Amino acid sequence: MHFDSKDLTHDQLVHIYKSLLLPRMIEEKMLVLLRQGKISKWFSGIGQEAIAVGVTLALEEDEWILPLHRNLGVFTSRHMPLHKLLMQWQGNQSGYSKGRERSFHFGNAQHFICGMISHLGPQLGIADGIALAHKLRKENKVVVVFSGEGGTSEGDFHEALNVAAVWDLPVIFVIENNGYALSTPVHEQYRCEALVEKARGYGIDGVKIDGNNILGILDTIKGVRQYCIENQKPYLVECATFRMRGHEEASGTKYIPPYLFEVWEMKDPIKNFEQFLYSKQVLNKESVDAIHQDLKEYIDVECTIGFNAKPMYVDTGREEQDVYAEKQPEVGSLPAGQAGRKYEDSSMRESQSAYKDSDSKIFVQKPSVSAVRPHRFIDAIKDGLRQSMLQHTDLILMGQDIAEYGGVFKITEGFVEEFGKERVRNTPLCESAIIGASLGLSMGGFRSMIEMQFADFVTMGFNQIVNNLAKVHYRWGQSANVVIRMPCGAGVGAGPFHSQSNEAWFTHTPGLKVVYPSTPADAKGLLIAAINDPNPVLFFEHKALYRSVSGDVPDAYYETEIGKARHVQPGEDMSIITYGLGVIWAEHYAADHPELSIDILDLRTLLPLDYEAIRAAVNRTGRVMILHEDTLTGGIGGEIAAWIGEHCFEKLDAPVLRCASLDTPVPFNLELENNFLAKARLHETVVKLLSY
Ligand SMILES: Cc1ncc(C[n+]2csc(CCOP(=O)(O)OP(=O)(O)O)c2C)c(N)n1
Repeated sequence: MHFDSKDLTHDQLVHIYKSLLLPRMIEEKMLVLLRQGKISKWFSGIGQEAIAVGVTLALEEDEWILPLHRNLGVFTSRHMPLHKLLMQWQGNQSGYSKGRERSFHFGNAQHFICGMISHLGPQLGIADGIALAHKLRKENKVVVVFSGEGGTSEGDFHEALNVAAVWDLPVIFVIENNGYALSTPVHEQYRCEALVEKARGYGIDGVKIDGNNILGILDTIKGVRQYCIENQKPYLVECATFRMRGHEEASGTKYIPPYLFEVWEMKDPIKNFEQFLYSKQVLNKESVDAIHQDLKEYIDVECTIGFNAKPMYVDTGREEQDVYAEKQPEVGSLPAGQAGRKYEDSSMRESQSAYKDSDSKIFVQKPSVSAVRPHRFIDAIKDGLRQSMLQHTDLILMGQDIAEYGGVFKITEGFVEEFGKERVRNTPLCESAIIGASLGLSMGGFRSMIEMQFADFVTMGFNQIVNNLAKVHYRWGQSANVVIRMPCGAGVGAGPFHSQSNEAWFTHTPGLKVVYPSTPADAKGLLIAAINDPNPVLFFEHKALYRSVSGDVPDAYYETEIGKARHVQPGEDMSIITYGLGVIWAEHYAADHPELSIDILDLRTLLPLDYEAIRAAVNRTGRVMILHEDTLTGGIGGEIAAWIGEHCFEKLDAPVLRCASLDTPVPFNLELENNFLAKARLHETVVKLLSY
C-alpha cells in the first residue's frame, strides 16, 4: 500500500494514527462485552475504519456527516465521549437517544451527526436538504453521506444523487463498497464494473479509491470538499474495502470464501499505516506501545463510567411528551445574512396589534380584528401560503411543477415572480428524496412546505414521512419543521390513484400532526399554524372543495389552532362528527331535512383529536354518527367510535355508527364513484341511528 504524507506534520500523522486506532480498539473491547452479554448487538467496522476516520478528519467540525452502522470512526473522530456512546449502545437513558434507539441509529446536532434509520437509503435525501440550507445561506460547507454498496440499489440512492445534481448541491456521497451486503455479493447487487460509473449518469463526477488507505482518503476528501464548495456541485466517492467480520456479530461469515480474509488482512488499514509511520520514523515500538496503553486506559475508564450509568427510570409522560417538539414562541429563524423582511401587506399593518412580543418576528392576529372578504377554498390556501412566505424568509416551497407553472391546481401561481426560484422550487419527480431533503432543511434551520401533486403520490415518500420525519424528535430530539400539503379526495371521476382519502395512513403514526379543514377560513388559519408548528404536519385539502366552497376569510395573518374542533351547528336529535368534505355533506343533509335537528362537529384536526369536543357532541345528543370519505375499515371513524365507547358509554342512547366509503379502491366511473362514496349511505345511516 502506497502512502503519501504530503505536507502532513509529524504531529498530524500521529493524530491520524490515534484516530484510526481508537475505533479498532473500542470495537475489540465491544466484542468482548458482547460475548459477556453487556451490549446487545454490534455491527463491525473492523477493516473499514480508514473511511469513517479519513472522511471525518477531512471535514470541518461543523459540517454535517450522515453515517451508517459501521462508522464508529465518525463518532469517535467527532469526539463523542465513549462513556456516552456506551450508554447509547446499552439503551441507557443517559445515552444519546435516552434508550429509545439502538446502536448507531441516532444523531446529535452538537456534533453535526445525523444518524441513520434502519432503512439505510433514506439518509441520502436528508444530506441534500442540509446542503441546500448551506447553499441558500451561501456558506462554504459540504455535507457527507454514507452508503454501502447494497444501499446503492435502493431508489433513495438514485433520487438523492439526482436531486443533488439537478440542484447543484455540495454533497459528497461516499460508497463503502465492502463486497457484501448482508450476505449478497456484489455480482448479485449490480451489473456495472464499478459503482462510481453511476456518477456520470447523473451528470456528476466521481472517483474510486482504495478505502483502506487513510492518507489517500483524507487527501481525496479534502480535495473533493474544495471542489464541491467552489463549484457548488455534488461528487461521488467509491471506496473499495472489505468487512472482516459478519454483517453483525451473530450472522457469521460462511458465505465469504476464506482466501478473501487473507487477501484483505494484508491490506489492513491500521497495520499498513503503522508500517508506513515506522518507515518514516514517525513511530517506533515504544511510541506505539505508549499510544496503545493510553487508549486502553481511556477505554477502561470510560467503560467504568458507562457501566455505572443510572438504571432506566420509566416515565410514560416523558415518553409521550418527547414525541413532539414543543412550539416555541417564534423569534424568527432567519437565514444568516438575510435581513428580516417583515410582513408588508397593508391590510395587515393596521391590526398587527394582536400578540407580538418585543423580539417576535411573527405577528399572529386575531381574525376578528381584521377585514374579511369572501374567498374560495383554494384562494384561502394560497393566501395563507403567501402570507407565510412573507412572514418567514426561511420558508422554502418544494413540489413538482410548483414554480413557473404554479402547481397543477395553481396554488403557487405568481410565487416565483414574488419570492424567486430559490424559495419556490420545482422538484424532479422524486417524493422520497424531497421529503428527506425537507428534514435536512429543518436541520439546517429552515422550514419547508412540500406540495404533493396529488395526495395519492405520497406513497413514494411514505417511508421518509412515517420513519424519518415522524420519529426523529422522539429518537434524538431533532425537529422536522415540515408541512406536506395533500390535495386529496374523490368526486370528480379521477380513478383509484387521483382520488384517495389517505389520512388514516398517517393518523396512526405518532409524531405526525394531521389537519383537514373544510372551510376557507380554517384552511388559511390551519395552514399558517401548520407552517408555524415545529412538527411534521400533513395538511389535507380536498380538491372538490377548492373551487366549490367559498366563505369569509380574514385578510389578517392568523392561526387556527391545531387540535381544536369546530362546532358547526347545534342540534338535538343526533350529532354528526366529521371533517373535510363530510362537513359539507352533513350541512347539506341537515338543510335538506329541516324536520331533523342535527348537531355537526367539524374535527378540523385528526391528529391530535379534540376529545373534549367529541365528548361534548356526545353529551349534546346521545346519538353519534361519524362520517368520513375515507373507506370504512381502519378509518379514523373506528378510532373515534372506540374512544366514545370507552369514555362516554353512559351518555349514549344508541351505538355509535360509522358512515364511510366502501372498502374498495376509488372507482373511475362516476356512478360507481357515487356509489362508493360515504354520501351514498348517509341517509340510511341517519335513519338507522335515529330509529335505534
Ligand atoms: C430497506 C431495508 N432492507 C433490508 C434491510 C436489512 N439489511 C440491513 S443492512 C443490510 C445490508 C446492507 O448492505 P450495504 O448497504 O452494502 O452495507 P454494509 O452492511 O455492507 O455496510 C440489509 C440487507 C434494511 N435494513 N433495510
